[in-house]
Amino acid sequence: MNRFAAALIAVAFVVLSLAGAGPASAHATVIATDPADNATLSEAPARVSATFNETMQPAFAAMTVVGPDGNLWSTGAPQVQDAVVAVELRPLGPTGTYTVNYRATSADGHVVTGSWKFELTVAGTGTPGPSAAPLAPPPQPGDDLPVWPFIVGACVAVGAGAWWAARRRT
Ligand SMILES: [Cu+2]
Repeated sequence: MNRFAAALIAVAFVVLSLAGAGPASAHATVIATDPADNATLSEAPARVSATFNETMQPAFAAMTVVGPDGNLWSTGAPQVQDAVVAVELRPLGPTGTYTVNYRATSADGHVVTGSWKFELTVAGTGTPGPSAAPLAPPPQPGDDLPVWPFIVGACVAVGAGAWWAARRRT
């Protein structure tokens, strides 16, 4: 009987720790961009920005704007101001699709990557930066899912089982 009870407690704790992994992995997301995703613009913006749902770490942020020509049209380092990550643009050039790529670190240490696009309908007179290089290696699969709830759940389950067994013996 006490083995059965201990097993039941162990299962309960594992289920609870699995359930806890859901909210823990819901980290920062972009809630708004400027320009908006798929916006059609006749005039080039001076900068682009993404607003997240929480304050972002200023360190290790990256944001680039790649034009239809495959060249870099953003200039300088990205600026992080609370929940907003932004980068300045050169005066834009050819018409077509410009892609904004970003990589930023949320307060909980998770790296958030993504991109959005806007369309320039009237060509500008700007000259591009260098040919665009990829932002960074993509995060490894599994990086997103914190491991600690599983470890805590396992420890608690083992502890509860031991406690139950000891209690029954006395
Ligand atoms: Cu997170």
